[in-house]
Amino acid sequence: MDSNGWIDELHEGVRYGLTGRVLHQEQSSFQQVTIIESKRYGKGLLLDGCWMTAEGQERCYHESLVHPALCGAERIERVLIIGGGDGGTARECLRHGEVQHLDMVEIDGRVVELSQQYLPSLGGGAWSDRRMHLSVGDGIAWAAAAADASYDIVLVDGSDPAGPAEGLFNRSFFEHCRRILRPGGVFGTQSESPEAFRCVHLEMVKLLREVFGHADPLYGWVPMYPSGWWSWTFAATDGARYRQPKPERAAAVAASCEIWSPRWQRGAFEAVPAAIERELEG
Ligand code: SPD
Repeated sequence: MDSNGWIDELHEGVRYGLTGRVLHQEQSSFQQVTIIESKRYGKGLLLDGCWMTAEGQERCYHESLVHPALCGAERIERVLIIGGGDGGTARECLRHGEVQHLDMVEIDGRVVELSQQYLPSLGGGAWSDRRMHLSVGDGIAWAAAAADASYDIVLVDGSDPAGPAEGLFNRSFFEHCRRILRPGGVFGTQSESPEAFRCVHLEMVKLLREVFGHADPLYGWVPMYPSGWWSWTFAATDGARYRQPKPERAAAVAASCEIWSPRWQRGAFEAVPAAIERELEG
């Protein structure tokens, strides 16, 4: 935090910041964890100085990651979340009554504890939901050890490709995610900013297309992230079923979503910037 009360993420010569104050900061076994309180978006979380979430805008991120996958998969009984320690992704998944078992594997237990303490609305009822099974450990190893076809949904809610999240962006990890999906299952991951992390974004989409045979980025926004413009990418074992939300599942969640709806999702999948479309086709 600077002397004027600005808390910034610095990224390639640009600052993305909020005014506020630091409530807690510590070095966990994996990263620097910072909890802040901002005037505009309430309490928030940074990892290694990068914005992860804040109460006043987390739904832009979590609804975009969760509902295309959970509304499109054939079945959604068994869900795996890799990362997601603040609880927001689990909360959105558990809004779907068909989910019977959710494994969440977060590498940094302090992120979970501090989120529960300072950002309880993120996880909401998920932390005490009987369907929720939290493991503190390595999600990459978890995926590698999981049985073939053991999940209907695999969601990756990690941070940027540096530090503990680095292994969430490579071929071997994506191959395991595909292997552990049941037929009709859907994979979804945050896939960085098409502006601030354009190369990483393009590489991820291309790699997922190689591994799954197809994959589609969805474009939305998370105002506090670098450039504010963000993406999530989806793939499935049997074609782009995440583009066709099942009406009954969609109806059960859309009325209380902030951002997500079948209509919003249609536009967000279509909103591929021209230059990115050319690069992905090339
Ligand atoms: N640059 C930020 C990428 C962060 C993605 N994960 C956010 C965690 C929200 N549950």
